[in-house]
Amino acid sequence: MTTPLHKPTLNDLAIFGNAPAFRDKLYVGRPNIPDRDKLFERINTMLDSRWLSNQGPFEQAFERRCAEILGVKHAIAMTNATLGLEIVAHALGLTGEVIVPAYTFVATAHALRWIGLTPVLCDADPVTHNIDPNQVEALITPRTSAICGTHLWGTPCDVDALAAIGRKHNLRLFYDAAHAFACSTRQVPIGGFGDAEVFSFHATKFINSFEGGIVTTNDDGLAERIGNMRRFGFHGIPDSVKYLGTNAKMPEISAVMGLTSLESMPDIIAVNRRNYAQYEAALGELDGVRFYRHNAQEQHNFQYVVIEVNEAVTGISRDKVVRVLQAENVLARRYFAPGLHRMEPYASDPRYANLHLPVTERLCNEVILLPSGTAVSEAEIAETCHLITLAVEHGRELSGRQ
Ligand code: T4K
Repeated sequence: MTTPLHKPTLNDLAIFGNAPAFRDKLYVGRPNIPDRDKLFERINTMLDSRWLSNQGPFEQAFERRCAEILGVKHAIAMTNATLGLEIVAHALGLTGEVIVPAYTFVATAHALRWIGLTPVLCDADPVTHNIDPNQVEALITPRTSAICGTHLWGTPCDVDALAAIGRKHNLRLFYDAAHAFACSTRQVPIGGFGDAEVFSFHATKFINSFEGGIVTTNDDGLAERIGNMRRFGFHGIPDSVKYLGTNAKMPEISAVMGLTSLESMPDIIAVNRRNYAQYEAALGELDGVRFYRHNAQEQHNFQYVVIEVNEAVTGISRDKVVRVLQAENVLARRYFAPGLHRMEPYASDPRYANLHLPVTERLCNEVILLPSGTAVSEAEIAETCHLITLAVEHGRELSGRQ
């Protein structure tokens, strides 16, 4: 744990050449580490068993536990969520175009493009930051085969509206649920919506398996295809391959970490909830800053603390606020900037070059993610909020100094 040196005044800020207030760096995405004794005990069991990958006992136990928590029939472990998205698209037999949000992590679109599909970029809802269902229908063409929504920050997409559009146009529907483990909508856990959903257990996610992911579905046939495609297309009969496949198996060491992390889940959520409440109390009413609120009536992992800086009100841009924070060793992140249509390979592709997506562009200019999770202390959050408040209250002055 780091100890803040002092509570800086405006003139103390590192941006003016002073020493940073934080001795050590504060990161967004610091991994949550579960009970080490249990972890090492399981690693020893794994080593003793000499079963390190390919449907080992820990992988199977991890899948069963994820399916129980998410209330789904099938949970299929993967090397990571990006491969999970690729395999779902293959297993659904997608062709042509898939409608995805422009405001998301690049993996959502890259996974589709990587396998020869064309991501068609849709603008975002200004409140939830998720794909705006009102704009989806206008993007449907005869080449469209599916819609893929992202439940950003653990906030569910409008699953009913998207399902209605999917039914009306006979499209497949799946979700990038990378952020949304242990989140619900109308008290129904995310995991069972659409044809399939894909979760990430990357180190930076609230539950991690070092690297890892899981695909969930209630469709038996789809689950069988996805399960087989992640191991080269083998389908249970030795040496017999049924489909085109790849290698996306979750190694046992990841399943061990995942299982142990799941046991710590209530504690991690409690810490995240406390962090979120502390940030909300300090920043919730700050003029020119929108604090992104999670729905406390639903299950939520509270992993992401998100603010939007409105430069017209604060007189300081989001990027300058981030620079002030980073100079103080608070490594806040500008997720996700620029929008997908402004980054390669999409930006130089004529199909995207002239896209104007006003909500996405605003979010890409205004959103900051703040450090949270079990590695961040109460004092560090207080200091981070103090820095943001200083930057925003003295926005015009600070802007002139940079
Ligand atoms: N869909 C969505 C919506 C996603 O957000 C993601 C991943 C995916 C799909 C794909 O899931 P996976 O295929 O990864 O399972 C990071 C993560 O690499 C990425 O997994 C995540 N989203 C994305 C939002 O953030 P970067 O490029 O910012 O990662 P990185 O490695 O710079 O880590 C971010 C910060 O976390 C670092 O500044 C420091 C800290 N960190 C990171 C690692 C790995 C640690 O303190 N310790 C660590 O071990 O993309």
